[in-house]
Amino acid sequence: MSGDDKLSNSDIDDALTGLPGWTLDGQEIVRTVEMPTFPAAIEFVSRVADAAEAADHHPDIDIRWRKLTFRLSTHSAGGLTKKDVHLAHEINALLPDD
Ligand code: HBI
Repeated sequence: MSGDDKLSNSDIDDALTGLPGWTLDGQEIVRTVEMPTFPAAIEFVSRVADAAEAADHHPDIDIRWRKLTFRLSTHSAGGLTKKDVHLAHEINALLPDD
């Protein structure tokens, strides 16, 4: 299987088990996080941007004051691939511990 292959439903279920905070929404996985301030939220987006560039894989990001929503899917595959799971893990690793 290459990194661009769409994951099966059971692969997606397995991946979500190891991805606290992420849920499935259609063909995407989604996580919303809240930062203490607007500048902190923008700084976090910048860190995610660096990870996305390094992976050449990019989330859709919704910014509402301190609240950020990340949506991941592989547009070229029309669904979820290992690239999305990888980036979701990277985003989780950038978050402070709960
Ligand atoms: N990011 N989420 C996402 N999905 C893609 O298909 C994608 C991407 N970032 C870069 C990218 N594709 C390019 O590598 C290709 O379109 C060339």
